[in-house]
Amino acid sequence: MSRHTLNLIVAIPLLTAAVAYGRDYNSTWTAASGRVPGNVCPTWLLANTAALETPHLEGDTLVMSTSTYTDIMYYEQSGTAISIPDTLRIEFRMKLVAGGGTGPAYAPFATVFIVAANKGNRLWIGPDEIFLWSADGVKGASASVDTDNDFHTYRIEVVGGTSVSVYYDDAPTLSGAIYTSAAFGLDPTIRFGDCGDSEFGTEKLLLFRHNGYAIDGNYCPCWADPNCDGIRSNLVDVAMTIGVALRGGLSLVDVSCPTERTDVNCSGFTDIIDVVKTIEVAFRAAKPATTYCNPCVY
Ligand SMILES: [Ca+2]
Ligand SMILES: [Ca+2]
Ligand SMILES: [Ca+2]
Repeated sequence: MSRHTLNLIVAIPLLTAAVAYGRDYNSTWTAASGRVPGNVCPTWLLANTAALETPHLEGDTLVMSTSTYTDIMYYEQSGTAISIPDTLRIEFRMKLVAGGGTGPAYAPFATVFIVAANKGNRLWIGPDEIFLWSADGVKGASASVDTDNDFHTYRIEVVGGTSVSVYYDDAPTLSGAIYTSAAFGLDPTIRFGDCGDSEFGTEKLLLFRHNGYAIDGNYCPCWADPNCDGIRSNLVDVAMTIGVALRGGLSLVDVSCPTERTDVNCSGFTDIIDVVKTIEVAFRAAKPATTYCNPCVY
């Protein structure tokens, strides 16, 4: 048998599997990127009320930590950034360090998935236990599994916007359902971390990804082009960059982009350096590719 024939025999079942599997993960963050989820494309928005703590990388892991019930610290993609496919898959790899909840229906870490207006559920990761809810504040299906001795991979699948399956290290482990609650709000949303005031804790994450992102590629369409007229960059862009850097002008950020439109060197803020670089491109024939950073790879 020729090698080509062998490749074909291997490739056909793989192709079939890929089709059956549906849309690939199209929002992926890994700790191996060396970036927190707020600094990748497509980006995650951070909500954080913890006074002294912030998500940070320690070696090759992301550490998220809250120390009081009322603190929240979570990452979210929501609204126009999310488009829920027929089979929504959310996969993450994490290790719980410590923490607790105010009662048996709460645990330190949750992944919340809102698949339609007022419809969702959440997977809770507690000390050696994982569970879904059957209604707000009501514990649903649960399983006793290791969560804190080692890293484990958790995968949530929501089929048809109704049924929920949870896989623990690829083994089917929990079954539940999407339920209705006004508390979910109207926007489709994927959120992970300490999402409420009935839990706190510390966890380490290596991976978080899902296949419900609405926008494929071109995550920063108006970056370095703050007036978004397709010209990167001209006098208007220079004026707007000066406005943000020096005159308290409005900072504009595209929904999928980790960097504000006027932060052309990806420093995390807009200042005189961004003004100078924008002038170089607008008036001195400098090339964006060599003058600016790449907001998705920097
Ligand atoms: Ca909390
Ligand atoms: Ca422009
Ligand atoms: Ca900058």
